[in-house]
Amino acid sequence: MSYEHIITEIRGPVGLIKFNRPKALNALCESLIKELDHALNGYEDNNAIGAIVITGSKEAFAAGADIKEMYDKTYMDVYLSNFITEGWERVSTCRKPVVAAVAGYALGGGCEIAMMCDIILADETAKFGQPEITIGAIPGAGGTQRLVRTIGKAKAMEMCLTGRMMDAEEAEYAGLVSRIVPADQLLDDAIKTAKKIASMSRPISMMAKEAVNRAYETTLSEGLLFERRAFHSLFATDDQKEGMKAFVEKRKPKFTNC
Ligand code: DAK
Repeated sequence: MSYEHIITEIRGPVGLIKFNRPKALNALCESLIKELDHALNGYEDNNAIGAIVITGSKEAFAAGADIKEMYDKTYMDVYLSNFITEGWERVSTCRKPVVAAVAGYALGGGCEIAMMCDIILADETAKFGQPEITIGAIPGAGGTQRLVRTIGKAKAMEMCLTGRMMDAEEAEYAGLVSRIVPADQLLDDAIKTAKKIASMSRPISMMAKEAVNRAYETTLSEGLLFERRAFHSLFATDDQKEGMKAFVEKRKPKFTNC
């Protein structure tokens, strides 16, 4: 499949996806989401890829779903076709770790896709927001749910009710962003982070991701049990043997993803 709205590139063990609709501030039209879905499936199936980076441009990670594509749809149009549902949650179902590198606007669906990623790195220009209320809508791809779980009700409610954007500093302080990095280093830093993740044992990093994500889905006791069982199960892997043996022998581990 050739892509019109995204650019993909493989950098060693990292699969990169760059949103590429500069004239529309990377508004997430239906065909862009289909391309994103396709690229993610390819990276998930590719054994040489250990982590994924999603980014946009200097101006925008993504300014939301494409308003021009949806403004005149009727209730029956969107309900019967389950409008903009297919593909939208794909980032959140990736088993490989995904890093978002955010510069400029991450609004509406853009903010929601960033939140579906496992780590968000931002530069000083990043602005996060759920401005749907200003166009007579509410977030539809998890904004009301993931924001509350990530930054708490107070800030999430203000953002969803007023459309106020958070700058990078506030987003980092609130826990939405892992780190702020200088603009000219954003992508390099995201790739470096993804490479670091990819250098770990693949099955173990997938288990770590699964266990952390479990914290959002279940009670503490169930989450702790899940973590414990995952921890026990990693003793069945060669990489646990190699990792711990390498520590004891004071050398770097050579993981084989087994
Ligand atoms: N859609 C379509 N076009 C957009 C766009 C968008 N979201 N954002 C920007 N553009 C286009 C503008 O129309 C303009 O195009 P031309 O007029 O030049 O053809 C171009 O990008 C540059 O934008 P501006 O001229 O407006 O640039 P400014 O610097 O003045 O302003 C801005 C930048 C980001 C503040 C402004 O463009 C803006 O407010 N954009 C809209 C932000 C927004 O409201 N986003 C939320 C959209 S609703 C769901 C999944 C997802 C969703 C819902 C359901 N399901 C799974 C059910 C998501 C919904 C949304 O995201």
